Amino acid sequence: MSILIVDDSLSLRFLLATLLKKAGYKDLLQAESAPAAFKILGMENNSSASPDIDLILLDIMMPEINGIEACKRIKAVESLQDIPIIMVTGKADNENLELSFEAGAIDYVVKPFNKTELLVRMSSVLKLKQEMDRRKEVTKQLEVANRKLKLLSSMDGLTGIANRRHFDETLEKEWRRALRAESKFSLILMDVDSFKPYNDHYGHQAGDDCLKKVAQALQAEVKRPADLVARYGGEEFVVVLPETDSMHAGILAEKLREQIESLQIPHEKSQTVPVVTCSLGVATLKPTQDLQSKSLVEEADKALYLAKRGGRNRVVSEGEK
Ligand code: GH3
Ligand code: MG
Ligand code: MG
Repeated sequence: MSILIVDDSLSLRFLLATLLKKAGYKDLLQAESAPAAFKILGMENNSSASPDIDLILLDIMMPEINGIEACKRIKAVESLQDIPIIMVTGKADNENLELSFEAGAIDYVVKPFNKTELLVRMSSVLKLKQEMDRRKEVTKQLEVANRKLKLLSSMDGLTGIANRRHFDETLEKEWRRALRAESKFSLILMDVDSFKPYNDHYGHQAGDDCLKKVAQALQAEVKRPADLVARYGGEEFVVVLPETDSMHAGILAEKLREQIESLQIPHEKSQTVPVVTCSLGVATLKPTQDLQSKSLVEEADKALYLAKRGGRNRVVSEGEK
């Protein structure tokens, strides 16, 4: 608990310090002028670190910069705004009282002060400050927890990439954006080939590890900030590609297919080559008022079905509609 006493009178600072020490306040700082106080508060070098001060007792009548002006300047610094300031003055007039509160002071004591009154006022201000600090800390913790929760709620637990929910939201958002911008919009739907036999042969844990590797490989290949790779469900993944035409989406899909094959994850029971492969369906649409975003998924699903029927480990593009 540290308290800063600002007063140009040495005897008054001494008096206050003695009184406060007797009352149990041990950590006392003193300044003989407003500039000296600014220095202690780190206001000279624009430091954003808030000094560890819980209360300022600020004299009003001081040469150079008076207490009211000093109070205004301290309150103008964001990192110092929450330090309560009690004005100390020899003149108890309404004008000073008004100016003090306008400047941001929380309370006001008149010299020569009544010791008990001063201590009671200080104690209630400090209690208020503690309560405010506690609430700020709780708010901060809540914000951190909320951010984590939001991140978790949009993340797939197994693979760490975006989940279905995040995909649905992104698709809708990007669909509307593409509608406004009248731009082409592509989607790749991808499904791991013969994954049931993979699980049956290598076990479910190996299946999980395989999905993680596949997800990472996809994520690494999709680099534009607006693009999104998500787990669509089971061993199916989806890539959202705003402002992308059929040709570029097809090129990316083929790259993804090659990347998965080049992971060289052994798959003895595969119907294609003896490593894990995938099939991909690509669809491209220019959104219109009559179309819904799900039609893009349906088109990609049709293309994926054709890729499966065509022998797997391949890309089929529905072309632009
Ligand atoms: P196709 O080549 O036609 O895609 O055949 P497939 O065997 O891959 O397709 P099918 O839909 O018959 O099987 C999908 C399998 O994926 C079945 C399911 O057990 C497995 N699977 C789905 N999600 C997970 C998962 O999270 N972990 C593991 N290990 N397996 C999963
Ligand atoms: Mg499937
Ligand atoms: Mg499959």
